[in-house]
Amino acid sequence: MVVSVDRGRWGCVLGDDPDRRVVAMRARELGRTPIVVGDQVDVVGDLSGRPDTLARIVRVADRRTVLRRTADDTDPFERIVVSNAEQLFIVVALADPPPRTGFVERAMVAAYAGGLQPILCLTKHDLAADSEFASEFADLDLTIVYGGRDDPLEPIRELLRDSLTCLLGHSGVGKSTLVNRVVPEAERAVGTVSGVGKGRHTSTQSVALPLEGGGWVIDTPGIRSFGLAHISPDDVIAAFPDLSEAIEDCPRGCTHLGPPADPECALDALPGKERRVAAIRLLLTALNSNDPWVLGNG
Ligand SMILES: Nc1nc2c(ncn2[C@@H]2O[C@H](COP(=O)(O)OP(=O)(O)OP(=O)(O)O)[C@@H](O)[C@H]2O)c(=O)[nH]1
Ligand SMILES: [Mg+2]
Ligand SMILES: [Zn+2]
Repeated sequence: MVVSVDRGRWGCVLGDDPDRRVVAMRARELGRTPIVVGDQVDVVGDLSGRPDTLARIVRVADRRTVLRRTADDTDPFERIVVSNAEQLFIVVALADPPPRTGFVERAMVAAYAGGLQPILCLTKHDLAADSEFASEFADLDLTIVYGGRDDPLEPIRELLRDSLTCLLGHSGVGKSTLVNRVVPEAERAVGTVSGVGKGRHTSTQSVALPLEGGGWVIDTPGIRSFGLAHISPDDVIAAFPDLSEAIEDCPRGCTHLGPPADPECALDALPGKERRVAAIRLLLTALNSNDPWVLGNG
């Protein structure tokens, strides 16, 4: 598994032992194939892991899940943030920087479209109460956990155990702080919040860290924009088995938002699903909002 990426060098863990590591380059025949943290790869060459040795990545296995984003909603060039993660911790500070529902909704859309289970992880509870923010997501069946500096670790450990989990969020929300609490050996650099929105990021590369007792957590650099140009409304609905069959009855090109845009959307003909459909339409609205700059001007 690829656990780190740095200027054309990939850190890989061999087999199941997190301590057996090699640094690898990409074999020429792979061209510019993206290789990201979480990828399962075949490596050849010097696998001793001794300093200054370099292995070669010759194959990237099919990805079970893919978290993708684009720079903005019109950008045709999509980047893979991580692959094969089972869970996406959407890390949001309750203050400093202030939370944005739009970011959570967009991250949820990307998670569902990529096959990851989204979990909302709230930090900085010591600075602000959360009553209103968390309630916005009540109808989405979103698991919510507190991951701030003073919050108990046990619920977090429970969720992370035996899973590959990616932490995603704006710069300064406390991703690395949380990683350092669950993996003390990680010693991830932690920053101040002064640079938020000004392009200053404390973490600049994604890194996967092994959890004691099984599982991995991936710390990622803070993101400012989350473009979703690559995702269609159907991709989102496909993640909800109770709704995905129904949309086969929708007219062509239906965006599933309901009237007035889609007066014949089949989601309006599902008895007892009104609240759920309304909640999922909030996600679709975020997808259509054409506003990837969810942090604003900071
Ligand atoms: N008050 C308070 N501060 C916190 C909490 N969690 C993290 N911080 C502080 O927030 C600042 C930023 O934390 P980081 O962990 O570096 O944030 P990050 O999300 O990794 O940021 P990037 O690496 O830039 O993406 C640090 O000064 C932390 O001490 C919390 O629960 N409460
Ligand atoms: Mg960080
Ligand atoms: Zn529809």
